[in-house]
Amino acid sequence: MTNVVIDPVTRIEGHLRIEAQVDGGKVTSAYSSGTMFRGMELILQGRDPREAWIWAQRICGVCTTVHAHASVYAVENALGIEVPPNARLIRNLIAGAQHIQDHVIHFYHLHALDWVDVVASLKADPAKTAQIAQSISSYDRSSETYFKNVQARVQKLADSGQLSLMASGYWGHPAYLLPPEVDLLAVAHYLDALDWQREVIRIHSVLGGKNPHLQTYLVGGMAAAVDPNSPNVINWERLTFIAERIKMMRDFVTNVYQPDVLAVAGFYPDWWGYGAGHKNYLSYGGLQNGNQNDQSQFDFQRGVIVNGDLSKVGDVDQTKITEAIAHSYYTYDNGATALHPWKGETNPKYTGPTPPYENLNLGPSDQYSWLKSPRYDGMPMEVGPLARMLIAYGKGNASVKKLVDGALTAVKAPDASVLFSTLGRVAARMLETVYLLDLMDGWLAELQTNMDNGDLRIHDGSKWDPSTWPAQDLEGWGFHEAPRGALGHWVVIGADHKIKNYQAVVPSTWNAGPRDDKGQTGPYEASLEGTPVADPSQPLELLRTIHSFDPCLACAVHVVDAKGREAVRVEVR
Ligand code: NFE
Ligand code: MG
Repeated sequence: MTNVVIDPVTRIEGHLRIEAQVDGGKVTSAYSSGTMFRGMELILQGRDPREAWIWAQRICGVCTTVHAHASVYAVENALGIEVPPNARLIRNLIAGAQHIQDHVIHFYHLHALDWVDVVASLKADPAKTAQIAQSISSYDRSSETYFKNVQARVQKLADSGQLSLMASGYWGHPAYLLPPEVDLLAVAHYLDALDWQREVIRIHSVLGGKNPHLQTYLVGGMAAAVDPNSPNVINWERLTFIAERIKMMRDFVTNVYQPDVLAVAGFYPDWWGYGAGHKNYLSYGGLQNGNQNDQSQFDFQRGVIVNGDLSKVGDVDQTKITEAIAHSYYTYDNGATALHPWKGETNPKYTGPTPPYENLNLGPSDQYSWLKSPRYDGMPMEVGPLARMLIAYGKGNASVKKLVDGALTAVKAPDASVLFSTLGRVAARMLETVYLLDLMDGWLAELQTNMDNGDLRIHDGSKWDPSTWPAQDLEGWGFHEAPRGALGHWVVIGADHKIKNYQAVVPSTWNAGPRDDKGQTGPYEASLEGTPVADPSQPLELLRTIHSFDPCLACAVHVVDAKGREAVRVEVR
């Protein structure tokens, strides 16, 4: 048996350590550890709930905006506020832009190089690459000259010995199976995607003032005034600007991202068979398409799938969510093993070894992560684009069904069960991006129609003044489907109108969390079991499965020192 340690895992956000035991060329067990302590939950205690989103949004700069969304929603839920339709539409447009940008960045910049050998692209014939590119899409850059120029740029980097962002890959590894021409195609689009993502996310600068960390949220709506007759707010000209960027999104997603994912997947058919894990999937539902307090109308549907049974999509009851800490660096008062977030506690207690460490030799009671272990009805759950697409598919969502069935035909898959896999996550993320394009057009059109009709309402201020709030404990649950999956913020507002408790249970905590009090593995850990490893000193295959979840450990570990001690002091002289 060989013990393989990847620490730190790169091309992710935050600090993740993966340890796997490999026997007979396959992973037999794995441990996922969040290795850095940071946080937010406790500094929210005692604050005005109306400002919680400003702090909560700083949990992450990658899935920026999503924690602001979940936070205002939690407080609105506690206070019984319904935001005006225009605020809901602007929130959806912000979220949709976030998803599309984030998914494309994930594929090209965080994940593609697990499948694409950059150095091998130097051996490609650019004329053949152009032929392949033209046969799979009508992207207007796909000429021989374009691919020749890209190859020359990569050659220059390789000759200088400085591959920069592309250095330190496992180039030449036997698990790379693309022809050099397809390697070159993907490298070219890696570079194009860098420019594209910067341009399209300007939707956030219009609707949120900036990116990351948008500035226009408000409990009760948005501080983003809409008025067709004002030069200074969201007017026709700004809507046209947004429409142009949605069109850029559509061009790149349908002409570059979608064909590239299908082309790359075509060379790795074995990977529809690895990386499944527990086959339990959870989505809270997101992107409201009706009344905010009607928790049934979502463009990302709500549901639970257990053990891969797509014929039974259960409803979600948020009271069944708990966080266990048996293998985490925390304690709960009174010996509790798992708590619902309204009763959640954040008491850090570090008991682990000090990295770097090659082998933890973990025993059944050891702690090894700064992540807690979220559970639904006691079960580990995978969250994210795959969960959302499977739940929508299982529920018979016509658009999703068409997209998924189309992709299954394209890759010659017998049925949707191939999606329970590493490649399933990659494909689902891409399909979700395509699904969002029409929704983005729809939300923009709805906003335009409202403005046409003179409905300029953007904020409900009727409960803004805390003296209108009942002087008692108020509980709220704010949920959102972030790019990486189900995100929930739970708030308890005390009789003094201050935050009494605040807990965030985050997508990467669901996916990357450690074993629980019953010894059940987390989704990363389960998904690695059975993964082939050709060379334990170059564990490329482990990275494929871990990256397919798009880890964000900054989100997943989001607590602070329980005693409120100062962590860092920066002195400016
Ligand atoms: Ni920091 Fe995040 C997303 C949230 S965590 S990236 O998407 O919430 O998994
Ligand atoms: Mg938390």
